[in-house]
Amino acid sequence: MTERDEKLKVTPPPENSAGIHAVTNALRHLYGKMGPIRATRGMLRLNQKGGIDCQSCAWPDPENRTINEFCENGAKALADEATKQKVGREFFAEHSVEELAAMSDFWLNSKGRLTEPMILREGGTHYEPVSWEAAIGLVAEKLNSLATPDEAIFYTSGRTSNEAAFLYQLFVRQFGTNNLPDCSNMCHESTSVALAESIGLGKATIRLEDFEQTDLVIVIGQNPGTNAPRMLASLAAAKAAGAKMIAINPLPEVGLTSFVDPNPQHGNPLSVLGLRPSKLADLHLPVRIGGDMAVLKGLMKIMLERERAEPGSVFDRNFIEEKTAGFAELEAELDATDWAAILEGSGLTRGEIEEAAEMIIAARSFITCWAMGVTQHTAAVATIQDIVNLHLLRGAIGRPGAGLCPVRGHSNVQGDRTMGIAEKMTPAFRQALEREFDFKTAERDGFNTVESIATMRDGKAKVFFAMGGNFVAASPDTAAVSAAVQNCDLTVQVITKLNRTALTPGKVSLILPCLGRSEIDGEQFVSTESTMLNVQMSKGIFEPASEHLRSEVWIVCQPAAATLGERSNVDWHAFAADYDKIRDAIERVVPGFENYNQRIRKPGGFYLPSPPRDGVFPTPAGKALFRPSPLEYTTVPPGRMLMTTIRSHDQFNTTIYGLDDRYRGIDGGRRVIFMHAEDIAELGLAGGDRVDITSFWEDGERHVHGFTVVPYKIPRGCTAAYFPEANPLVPLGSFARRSFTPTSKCIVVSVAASDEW
Ligand SMILES: Nc1nc2c(c(=O)[nH]1)N[C@H]1C(S)=C(S)[C@@H](COP(=O)(O)OP(=O)(O)OC[C@H]3O[C@@H](n4cnc5c(=O)[nH]c(N)nc54)[C@H](O)[C@@H]3O)O[C@H]1N2
Ligand SMILES: Nc1nc2c(c(=O)[nH]1)N[C@H]1C(S)=C(S)[C@@H](COP(=O)(O)OP(=O)(O)OC[C@H]3O[C@@H](n4cnc5c(=O)[nH]c(N)nc54)[C@H](O)[C@@H]3O)O[C@H]1N2
Ligand SMILES: [Mo]
Repeated sequence: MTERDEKLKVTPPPENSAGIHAVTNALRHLYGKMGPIRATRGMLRLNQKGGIDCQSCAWPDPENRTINEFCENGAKALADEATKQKVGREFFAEHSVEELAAMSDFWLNSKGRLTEPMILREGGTHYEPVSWEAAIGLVAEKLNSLATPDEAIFYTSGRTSNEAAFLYQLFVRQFGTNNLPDCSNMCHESTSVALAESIGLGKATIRLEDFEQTDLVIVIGQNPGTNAPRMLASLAAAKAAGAKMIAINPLPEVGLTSFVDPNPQHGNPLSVLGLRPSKLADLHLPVRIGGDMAVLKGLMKIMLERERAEPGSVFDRNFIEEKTAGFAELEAELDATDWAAILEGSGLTRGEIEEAAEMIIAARSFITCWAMGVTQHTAAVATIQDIVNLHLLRGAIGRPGAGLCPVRGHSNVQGDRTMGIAEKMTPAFRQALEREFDFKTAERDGFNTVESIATMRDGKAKVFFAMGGNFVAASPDTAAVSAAVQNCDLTVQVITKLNRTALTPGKVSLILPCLGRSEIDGEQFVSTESTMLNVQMSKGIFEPASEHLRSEVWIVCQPAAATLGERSNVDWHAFAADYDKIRDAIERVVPGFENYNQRIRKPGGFYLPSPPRDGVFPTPAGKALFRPSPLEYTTVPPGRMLMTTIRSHDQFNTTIYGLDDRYRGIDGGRRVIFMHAEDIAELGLAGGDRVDITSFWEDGERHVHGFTVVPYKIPRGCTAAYFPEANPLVPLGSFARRSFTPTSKCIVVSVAASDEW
């Protein structure tokens, strides 16, 4: 799994994001992998109304679309899926599983698309071809032989369409379990838990147009330049309309500093030549890792002081009075929080926090955007509730230009949840599902990702079925999750590309290759939901990579029919033949999908209702809740540091497109650790040195070896390394309270010269 970074080159990060490099890089990936004709056809359909919903992030598409409505990383995602490279039966005959398991994620992905179902038989050394019929029969037989349905785990990644996701959870629930962990558990679960409790809906309260009506955008714990590049156009539009911007991030990400719009049609014809960069962040707060709650409490404390000095000058008293509950408790909590702790936790000066507070006070409306830098911490739920608290104080939810903008990751991760992919059902969803399909769901909540790993490790789950994703590489604690998955009797991967999980097999392992979103699925189309609740259709245009590929919907329906037989009254084959029928069923189960089939065919689709956006808070109290909590941050003993794990510009989660990270000046390598120059010197190290990293948790130490030290602008005591290379360091037992999201952004580590090389 390791990769020697012999060609690693480190240069200073560039000054601007996007620009001409983004265009040339996009074209290099598209033309290189797809050829010019396919590439051009693909580009013209990506993110267009009625076209292909981009496989990359969940950022929504604007109402008025230009012909180039995609970004560099969307182009990479398309090229990666529509590549002409293939891994067929000859490839698997040539390479044993053991041999493949020793290769890097980059190498595995670069070999191309899977083309036919493959099986690794018990005691076998190589994957061999298997018919769809035999593979499905095997899945059904194994599932039906379990002592209880709870011995099976059904994982989902966030690229799965609404239609496939809805049927998948129906299959799993009719089978008799709620074991539906998903990538969301490792991602925005903290957001869903926090927002559902505070405002009654676990999703965004703004739409794209709000960026043009806002006075201030706060981007906290998110790197849009790499992970939601089209968001930079919205930030630039906000700035052009006079808004200010604050970035709260331990790293000075270039995507947050300056942007050159590579799309001349977005109204800046000179920008593509690099002539007119938009300056983005007006203020960068280089927060210490895990110090966000301290920053938020500091901001609110300053606002409270000002409000007391001049009542009504800062807080929106009417809003607080009419729409919220719990203000007095928040006030008391803020009074109990002392400045010394805020400064220690945030690693900032009071002056820096005051400057940000002044900007918030000066703004009539503001938007806060966040992602993994906030969600993957022990106190993530409480931190997100402090973001909500900050908004509630100013009445900044449910009016134009003001609101909450969690930026979700996978292109349909939000839709999958809306469709019922969740280990816990809401009572309303449970009732509607049982009524529509006339069956009784299992009462017990299912296992989330962390619990699933522990259950498999303990031998209490025997089948691991994955609808997409790369569970072993994406999960925390690589050693623990590998052992857990290998402990199963049967592992099944419904995937498009060969990955680490398929090479960490149970006793018997199946690879079931599916169509990608860019490929023609007969007459059918699917739909997805963006991070701003816009539901749109997506229709593939390319001939499938192989005639043996099947759609995700088909791959759910066949084992469902074979496993459940007479036990299910669902006509699975009818669903597989006509996705309109699935949408009709969704409409009857999930609120907000009225006239689904009709509205999904309208150019641009439709929006699901967001009551908080309209100033209605569907909590049990019917009000938005201030949810105060005591200040928390992680302290480290001498000799130890904090580590955060981040994405490079050349990856989509565990899919590694290349070994560069252009925006951080990294070329040709991924096993790097970013450190402050003074910390490097204090350890007697120098930039370019090889080090081993150890993480510490109550159950012991974890290690990774042979990382290269890169001096970087990062707060003292903080370090960063790439996901998934650093995942062996994330302890399985370290997760956010109440959301169980692994704390991938806050690991206590030590760094020492490597004795490996
Ligand atoms: N091209 C591309 N697009 C993607 C993905 C991808 O891998 N590649 N992944 C998709 C997915 S699933 C997701 S969830 C999103 C992820 O999108 P992001 O959340 O933007 O991704 P990360 O790289 O994890 O970066 C988090 C940011 O948080 C900062 N950070 C780290 N620790 C802290 C902290 O303690 N406090 C604060 N304030 N900031 C911190 C990091 O410096 C980094 O800038 O992107 C989605 N889009
Ligand atoms: N240390 C650390 N760990 C993390 C994170 C972090 O920031 N730090 N981030 C976490 C986050 S936010 C997330 S979302 C998870 C991601 O976890 P996952 O969603 O499980 O991982 P991906 O890498 O997105 O999955 C990639 C695989 O999906 C398959 N695939 C691609 N397209 C399709 C498709 O259309 N259909 C199907 N069926 N399969 C397809 C391909 O075979 C590919 O190998 O990782 C988490 N892990
Ligand atoms: Mo994610």
